[in-house]
Amino acid sequence: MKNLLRDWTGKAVTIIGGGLSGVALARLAKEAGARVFVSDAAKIKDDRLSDMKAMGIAFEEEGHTERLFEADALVLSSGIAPTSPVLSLARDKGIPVVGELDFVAPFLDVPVIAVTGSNGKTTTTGMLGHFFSSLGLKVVTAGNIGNPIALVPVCFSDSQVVVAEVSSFQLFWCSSATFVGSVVTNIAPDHIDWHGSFENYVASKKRAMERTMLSGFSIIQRSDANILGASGLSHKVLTLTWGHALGEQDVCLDDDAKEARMILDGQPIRLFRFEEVKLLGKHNLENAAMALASAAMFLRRPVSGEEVNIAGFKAPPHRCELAGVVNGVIFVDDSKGTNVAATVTALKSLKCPGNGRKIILLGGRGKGETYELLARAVLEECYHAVLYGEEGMAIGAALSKAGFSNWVYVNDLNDAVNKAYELARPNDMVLLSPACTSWDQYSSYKERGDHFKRLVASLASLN
Ligand code: UMA
Repeated sequence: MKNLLRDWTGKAVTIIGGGLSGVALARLAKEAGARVFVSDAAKIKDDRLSDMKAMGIAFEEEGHTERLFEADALVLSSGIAPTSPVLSLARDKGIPVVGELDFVAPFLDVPVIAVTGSNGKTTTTGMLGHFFSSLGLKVVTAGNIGNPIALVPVCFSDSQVVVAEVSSFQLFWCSSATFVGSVVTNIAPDHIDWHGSFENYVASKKRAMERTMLSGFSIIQRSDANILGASGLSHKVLTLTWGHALGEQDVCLDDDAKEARMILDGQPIRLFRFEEVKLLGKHNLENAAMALASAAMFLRRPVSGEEVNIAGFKAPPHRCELAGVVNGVIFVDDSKGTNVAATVTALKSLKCPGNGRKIILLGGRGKGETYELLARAVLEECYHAVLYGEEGMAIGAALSKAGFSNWVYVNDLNDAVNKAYELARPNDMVLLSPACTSWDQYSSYKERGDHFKRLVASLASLN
C-alpha cells in the first residue's frame, strides 16, 4: 500500500514488534490520533511496557493473537521479515501492511538523507550529523544508529535536516518515503538469512537510491556502481574511488597527495587532508569522504574538513575503537564487525606500529556466510587467530583449508583475550572483529564490545 497518509485519526493500527522502533511507532501513531495496539511474539522489555502503559497503548506479548488483525493497517517495526507468519495472514485478510519508513515519512517536514551500506553506515551517519551541527544546522541523526526514526516528528520536529541510518530491512518495506540524498557506503554479503539471497539484499540497498528525488544525489563506491545499477538512475550519482583521476561524477581519495577531493558545480574542491581524520583505518577515510561530499551536495557549496571540524569527530564505540594498550600490546574493539566484509576491511585497513603483528579474535553466531575471503585475509594479515563461540570451529576449518594453522579454539571472549595477550609482544595488535553476531553469548555487539573493554582494562590493572 502506498502510504501517503498522515491522518490516522480514529483508525485502528497494529504495530508489529514492541522493540525500540515499535514503541516509537506506537507513540507516533497515538499522537496522530490512531487507536494503537502493539503485538510482539516475544516478551517486551519492562521499560517499554511502562512507556506504553503511560501512553495508554494496548499491547500483547509472548505471542501474536487474532486481536492484532482488528486493524485498518499493520505497521512494521524495523526488522520484521516478509516471511513473518502474521504478514501472510494479514494479506489473506486484506489488511494493508506499512513499513516503518513509509509510515513515518508523511510526518517529516524536513529533508532526509538516507545512509545505508553493509559496513560503515553508523560512522558515516554520525559524521554527517557532526558536520551539519558544526555548520550550525539543527540536525538529528536517526534510524539504526539507535534513535528510532518515528521519534523525529515527535521529539525533534524543529530539525532542519535528518540524517537517517537505514537498514536493508527498513528499505525492503520502503515504497513511498523519499530522500533528498542517499549514501550507500559499500556492498558486501550480509543478512542473507533475512533476505533469502544476495540479489535480494542488494535490491533492498538500491531502494535508497531509487527513492532519492530527481533533484537529489546519491554517493556510492565506484566498484559498486554496476551491481547497484547506478547508470539506470536519473538523479546525480557520484562515485567514490581511490586514485588521482577526478571526473565530473567523482569523489576521490588520493593516496599520494593524502587528500580527498570532489568536483562541485564544475570546480574541483579539496574536502580534507587525511591527517585531519582521527579515526583508525583507511575505510574511515572513505566514510569521511562520503559524509563530507554529502554535506557539500546538500548545501550546494564547497565545505572543507576544517569548516566542519572533521578532526573533532570521535570514533563511535565498537568500530575499530582503541580499547587500550597493555605493555605495548594494542587492543582494538571492532565488535561491530559482524560479517566477513567488515572484518576483512578492518584487517586490511588497520596498521600496527613498527614490526607489530596482528592477532585476531573471531567467532560468535554465524550469519550463513562462507569464510574463504576471511581466511585469505587472515592468511595475509595475521600472525595468529583466536577462535571462540558457536562458529569458532567452522572458521577454524576454513582457516586450515586456506593453509593457516596458527589458530586456537577457546571457550569464550575472556579466554580469547587472555590467550591473545599471552601470544602477543609489544607493538602487536589484538583485534576483536569477530565476523559473526554476538547472539550466542551476548544480547548485542555493544554488550560484547563493552565486555572486551572491561577485559582489557582488567588486564591493564594486573600488568
Ligand atoms: N517480532 C515480532 N514478530 C515477528 C518478528 C519480530 O513480534 O514476526 C518482534 C521481536 O520479538 C522483537 C521486535 O519485534 O521484540 C523487534 O525488536 P528488534 O530488537 O529486532 O528491533 P528494535 O528494538 O525495534 O530495534 C530496531 C533496529 N533493529 C533491527 O533492525 C533488527 C535497531 O538496529 C535500531 O537501532 C532500532 O530499531 C532503532 O531504530 C540494530 C540492528 O542490529 C542496531 N540493526 C541491524 C544492523 O545494523 O545490521 C539491521
